[in-house]
Amino acid sequence: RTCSLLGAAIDTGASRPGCLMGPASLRTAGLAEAIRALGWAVTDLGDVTIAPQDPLPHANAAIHHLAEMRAWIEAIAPKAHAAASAHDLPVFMGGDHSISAGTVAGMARHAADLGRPLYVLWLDAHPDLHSPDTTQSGNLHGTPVAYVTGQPGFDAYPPLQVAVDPANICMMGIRSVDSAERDLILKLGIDVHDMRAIDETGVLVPLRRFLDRVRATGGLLHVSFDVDFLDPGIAPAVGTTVPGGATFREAHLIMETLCDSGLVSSLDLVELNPFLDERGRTASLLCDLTASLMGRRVLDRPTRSFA
Ligand code: DIR
Ligand code: MN
Ligand code: MN
Ligand code: MN
Repeated sequence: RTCSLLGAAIDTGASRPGCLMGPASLRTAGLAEAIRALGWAVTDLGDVTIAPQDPLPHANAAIHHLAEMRAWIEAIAPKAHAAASAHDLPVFMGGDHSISAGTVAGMARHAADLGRPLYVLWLDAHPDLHSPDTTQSGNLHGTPVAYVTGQPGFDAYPPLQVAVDPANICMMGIRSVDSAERDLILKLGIDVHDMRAIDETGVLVPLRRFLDRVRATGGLLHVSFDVDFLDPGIAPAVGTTVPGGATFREAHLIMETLCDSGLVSSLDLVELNPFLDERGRTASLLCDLTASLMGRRVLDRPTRSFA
């Protein structure tokens, strides 16, 4: 099986700088080597880049870096589509979560090429369901899910070629939701498993139900992994930590179950801010979680020490 790595060193969608070092940190932590050790052929496609942008004004004065957001989506979506067409499992390395506006748009096109539906598993403390009109922080990493599902208010973003059906999105780990996002979750009927629900059922019950749907309909599955899905105690290197996140075992169990399903067609690793990391601890955890998704078993796992 073949895997590609594609980086997007972007931090203009977030409030604090540093995510642009994410791809470098993941490479330094040995992501390609870890995947190769599992028998995959790995191609590193390097990083997507954009040209310097002139500012793009918006009626919502809180918004910053709108022109960069548009340029990143324009640059990333075709590269994500090409990577998915050329390799079995592209891994998109952020960068803040804005990259997913491009990666999911590209994967939606790829799924449409194949005549198959695209499903998205969104692992995040946040639902990222703002539009430029509703965001109060102005941080556009809070907008990718609204964009890829074709919501209104995105005139300043590139036109979306293929939208994702909101019924095909499953969110887990959610524990920080703004009111406009909550209204949209209810309106679109998005399948949200917040941390309270996970406390009650564990991660496997909702995950298996979702995977059964993907399998039954012949779908492709894109997994978007925001570092703040994890509890800050195990993953400190993210600018938007929220207490009460997924544990080490919950996260690995999700990745191992995804591996067993054989359904995953693409992966985002986003919001890693190496400036906030402790001796590469969070980057290494992301590499280990990715390895679990790609076939590493518990008994094969290396011992890690960050003392
Ligand atoms: C918040 C935070 N909903 C915002 N979003 C984050 O700024 O719109 N997403 N951090 O990952
Ligand atoms: Mn996010
Ligand atoms: Mn294609
Ligand atoms: Mn988040």
